[in-house]
Amino acid sequence: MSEEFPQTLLDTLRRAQRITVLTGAGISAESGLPTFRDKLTGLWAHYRPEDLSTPDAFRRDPRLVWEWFATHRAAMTAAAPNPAHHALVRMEAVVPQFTLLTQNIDGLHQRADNRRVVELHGNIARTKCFVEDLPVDTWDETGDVPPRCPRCGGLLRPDVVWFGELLPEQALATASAAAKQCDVFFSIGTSGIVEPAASLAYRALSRGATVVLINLDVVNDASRQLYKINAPAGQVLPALVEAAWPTAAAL
Ligand code: BV8
Repeated sequence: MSEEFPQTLLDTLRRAQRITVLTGAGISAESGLPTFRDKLTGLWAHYRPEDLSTPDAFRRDPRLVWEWFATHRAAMTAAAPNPAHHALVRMEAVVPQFTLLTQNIDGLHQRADNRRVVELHGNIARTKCFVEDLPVDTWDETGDVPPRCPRCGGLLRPDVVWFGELLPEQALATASAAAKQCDVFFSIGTSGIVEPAASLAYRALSRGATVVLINLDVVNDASRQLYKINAPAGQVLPALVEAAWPTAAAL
């Protein structure tokens, strides 16, 4: 199995003390969840993000935005972690300092049992008050769509980061530090368009880390510091973890 991967990459992974992983919607594709920008299947092939994932969109049409996210909450809740998610659990178990950064809001890394997960864009399973910007766990189902905050009567919204909104301060600080201080940075299943998450891989590269891009729209390449692997994450990650850390495969 390990003949698939450059020996330099396997040696680098085995030596690595600190590995940071950034994931995007592509890692959940093999769990049956659509990504954002893939042609046709992408969620945003039919909608524009600015019509759905911004505070102004919510102010314009709160019902549309609430119902769009409710649809995706149902799909994400029904989805299960796939072999790519499970491979990252095994990687976390064998790497001394492992940090998993995700742009995804589906909670699949936590359901796969990764421990150190940093959610950069929030989590669709959580709800907050649009007015107070504070969490709301339960509310009366009065038929209002969106439902209303039990404290102030304001509209409820998903606890995700919309375009034009700041990322959670602590999450972004942790992500920046984890990108700067790692020996290896994986970028898995992300188109690398959305900032500030998209800059993390470059920050790692500029600090001398080895960067591994796993995606379907890269051309395979292996240079001293940058590896590009064009393959479905659900196939390549289990094989790479097994090749680099044979003991991890048994976990
Ligand atoms: C902010 C939650 C400060 C809601 C999302 C420069 C600096 C700072 C900001 C900006 C900047 N330039 C522009 C901005 C503004 C904006 C931005 O980045 N716009 C983009 C469109 C240019 N950023 C922001 O607004 C951020 N806030 O910076 O605050 C600020 C404030 C005011 C004004 C300016 C700045 C907030 C961004 C967060 C937005 N929220 N999601 C929701 O889910 O609806 S973003 C959304 O995109 C998701 O979180 C998603 O995760 C994320 C990134 O998409 P990807 O995950 O990469 O998914 P995509 O479909 O694009 O790609 C999937 C990839 O997987 C593909 O490459 C595909 O080939 C691959 N793939 C598919 N299948 C597989 C696979 N790979 C492997 N295996 C497979 N099986």
